[in-house]
Amino acid sequence: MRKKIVAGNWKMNKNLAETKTLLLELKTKLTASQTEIIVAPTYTNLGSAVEILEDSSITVAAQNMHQAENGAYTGEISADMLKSIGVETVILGHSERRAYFGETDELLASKVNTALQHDMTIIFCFGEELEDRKKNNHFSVVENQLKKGVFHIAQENWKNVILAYEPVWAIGTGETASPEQAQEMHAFIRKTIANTFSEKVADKVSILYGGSVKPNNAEEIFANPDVDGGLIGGAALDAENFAVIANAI
Ligand code: G2H
Repeated sequence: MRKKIVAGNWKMNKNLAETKTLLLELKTKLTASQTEIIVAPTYTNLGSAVEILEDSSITVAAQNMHQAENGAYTGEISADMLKSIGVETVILGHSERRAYFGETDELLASKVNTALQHDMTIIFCFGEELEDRKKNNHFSVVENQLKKGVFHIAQENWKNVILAYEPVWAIGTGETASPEQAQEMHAFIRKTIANTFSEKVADKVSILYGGSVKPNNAEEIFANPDVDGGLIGGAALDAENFAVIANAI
């Protein structure tokens, strides 16, 4: 059985006090289940989040990290720094990092390598833009992002990989891929992984859907056989909404 995962990407939201409040609410609202719950607050609040969630099954992820071990990279955060405060998971390749901070497939491949060398789990994000879909190029764009970003990694490292398909046109727009569009793409991703690595790797890897997942659409998206959960942005900022989504699997 594949892991079911619901992850909250808080982006640049919630100061320390707000982070503590939301985490305490989540701890009471999220009842123990088979679903793995991950939250990704901003860098400054990761340490507090780890402490608050110490006695809970919710785990903490960072939203990004630098590819170098250490050095003169003002403003950056390394894998070792994250691990030293108990953060074992990192989101890489989110479309906002690609679009606003110029993160290329090549740079992301290098971040992937560093995270895996540190035995971290990665949530690797990718997805096509609206133009790609209109031109019917969405499958090749996604395949290319996977090829360049994660297809170089060793078979044994796939146990540390979670994939997140996030069509850019559905991010923060209120527009969601239909359940059929999500399933079609997730099945394509799994087949591509099976062809490139093995059926076993493809069967095991959790593929999350992201892009305007809300309490009212989570259930129909998660009901698809190849959708193993979600990466949630806006709706993860409210404990009630996030709990409804987490329970929709
Ligand atoms: C996509 C998603 C979270 P939202 O970025 O990764 O955000 O749910 O707000 O569309």
